[in-house]
Amino acid sequence: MTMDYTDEPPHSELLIVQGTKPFNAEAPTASLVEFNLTPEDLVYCRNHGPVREFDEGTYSVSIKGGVDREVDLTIPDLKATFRTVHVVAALQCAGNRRNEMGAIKPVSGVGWDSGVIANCRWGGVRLRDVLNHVGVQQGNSHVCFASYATLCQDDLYYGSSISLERATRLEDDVLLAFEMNDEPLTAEHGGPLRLVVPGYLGARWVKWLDTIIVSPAESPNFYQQHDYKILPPTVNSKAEAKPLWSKYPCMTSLPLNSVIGSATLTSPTSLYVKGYAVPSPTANVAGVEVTTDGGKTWHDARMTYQEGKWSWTLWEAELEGFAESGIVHCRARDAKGEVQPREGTWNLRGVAFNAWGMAKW
Ligand SMILES: Nc1nc2c(c(=O)[nH]1)N[C@H]1C(S)=C(S)[C@@H](COP(=O)(O)O)O[C@H]1N2
Ligand SMILES: [Mo]
Repeated sequence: MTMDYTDEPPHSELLIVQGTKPFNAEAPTASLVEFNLTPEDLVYCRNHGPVREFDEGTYSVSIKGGVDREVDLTIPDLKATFRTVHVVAALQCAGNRRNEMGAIKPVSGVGWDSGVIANCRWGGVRLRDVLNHVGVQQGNSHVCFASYATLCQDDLYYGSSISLERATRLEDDVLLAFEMNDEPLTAEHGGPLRLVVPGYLGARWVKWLDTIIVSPAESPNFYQQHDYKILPPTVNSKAEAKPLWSKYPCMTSLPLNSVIGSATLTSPTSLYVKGYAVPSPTANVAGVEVTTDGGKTWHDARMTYQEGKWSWTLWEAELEGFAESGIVHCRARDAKGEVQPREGTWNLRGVAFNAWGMAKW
C-alpha cells in the first residue's frame, strides 16, 4: 500500500514532532495550559495517513445504509438545511501520556507525552438533525463514519462508529463540524468536515468525513476493531493480541484525568503549579488537588476554566513552604466523588493512562 505525503499543507512549527509520515505532533503541555481554548497552531496532529486538502465548495458527505432516503450533502447544503450550533469540547488522543505508561513496561504506539489534547470550540450541525432528516430505519444500532480521502497505514480508509443512541441523544452534542475556534476547519484538522464526539477518544472523530452509514453493526474498520481497545495487562505482544481484539469492547469515553503542565519555583520555598483535567465518562471535574509529599497531604487547586460539560478544566495552585521534595502530583475528582487513581493500568497499546499527574523540578 503506498501513501503519498508530497502534497501536505504546511504544519505548525510550535508542535513537537513525533513522526512525519504520517505527520504526528503534539503541543508542549506547558504551552497548552496557557490558553482556555487551544489556538490552532497548538492543536496536536494525529494521522494514520497523509493530510489531504479539499475544496469546500464541491465537497460532500453521503449518508446511506439503514435510512429512508440516501442523500449526498455538500457543506452549503448542511449549512442551509440545519441549524449551526457550537460546542466547546476537548479532543484527546487515547494515547495521551503513553510515555508514562511505557515507563512501567514497553507499549506499542506513537510515543506521546501529555500534549495530545486540545480544547476547542467546534461549530457544525447536529448529527441528530441530519439523521432525523434522512429517517433512520428500525433495526439499526450504530452509525459508521468513513473517510476515503486517503489510504491509511492499516486499512484502505479511516473509519469509526458510535452507537445510534450516542449519535442521536440531544445532550451528547455529536456534530458534523466545519468550524474550529470560530474559523473554518483547516485541512490539518479534518476540514472541510469532521465528526465531533464530545467525551469520546479522538480516534472516533473522523477527519475528512465523506461517508456516514447507519448500520446494525459497528464499523468494520481496522481502527474500530483492531486498535483503540484496552486489552488486559496479561496481553504482552501484538501476536498475543491478534485473536483477542474481537473479545474486547471498542473504547468510547476516556477516563477522569489530570496532568501538570508546568511547575515553577517562584521563590526558594514557593511553588506554582498549573495543569489541565478532563471529566470521567459520567461526571465533570469537580476539583483538583496537589501534593508534594506523595499523597499524605493534599491541597486544593483553584479551577480557572471550565466551560460546559465537555471542555477541559484548567487549574492552578500556589504552594508555600512545600518546595523541597522536588516532586508534585495532582489528582482530579469528579462530581460523583470518583477520584483519579494513583496508578495507571498497563495495556499493550498504551491507551487511557490516567495515573496521578506528576512533575519534578
Ligand atoms: N480520516 C482520519 N480521521 C482521523 C484520524 C486519521 O488518521 N484519519 N486520526 C484520528 C485520531 S487517532 C485522532 S486522536 C484525531 C486527531 O485529530 P487532530 O489531528 O485534528 O488532532 O483524529 C482522528 N480522526
Ligand atoms: Mo488518537
